[in-house]
Amino acid sequence: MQKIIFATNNQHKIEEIRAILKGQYEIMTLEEAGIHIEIPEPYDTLEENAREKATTVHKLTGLSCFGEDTGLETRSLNGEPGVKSARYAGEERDFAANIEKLLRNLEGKTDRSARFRTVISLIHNGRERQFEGLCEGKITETPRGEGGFGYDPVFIPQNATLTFAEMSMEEKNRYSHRAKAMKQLIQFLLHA
Ligand code: ITT
Repeated sequence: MQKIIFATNNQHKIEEIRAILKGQYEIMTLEEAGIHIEIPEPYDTLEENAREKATTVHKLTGLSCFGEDTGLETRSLNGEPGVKSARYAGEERDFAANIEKLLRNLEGKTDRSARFRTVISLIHNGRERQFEGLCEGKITETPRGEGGFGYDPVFIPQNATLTFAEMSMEEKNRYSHRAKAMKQLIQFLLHA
């Protein structure tokens, strides 16, 4: 089975993506690849950050790998928190504090529409390709559910009634930004 390194330190992302791949490809974590570094995200765009993660790991290993960067973009806050989603409320990258800040900033706004956007950068046979996945939805008034991670307790995708945190991983993957970008990556690899 073909092995690909996923350049992330986020265990939730790895589990979601392993569920999508269902054994078609073997995903190696950074730890499994013997890489113990903090993945850099220095840029102002998801595209550049995704590329930075993938190229950092490719330089270290020379193997096929991909990195991804995801942001939550809310319409009435001009796309905030966007590329700053992980550190919205500060460097501690605290999910609960980020959600609290988002809900505070949306207080009194009638438009609570938002979307998740994922950009994946794949380096395969020495060349880079990018894939984008979007999930439109809205932000709830209060957090609901225990599953998932990040902003999942306050995000309801279009055509659903549950938040991502109230769904099983398989249900979330039927809607999610990350699953959509990953499906494009799989299609690409099938024909590569
Ligand atoms: P890596 O950079 O190591 O991949 P990360 O946790 O830093 O992991 P991102 O920079 O891509 O990941 O994500 C930014 C933040 O966006 C993340 O910390 C979450 O708060 C949020 N986020 C990303 N994907 C999400 C999802 O599917 N559901 C809810 N929140 C998500």
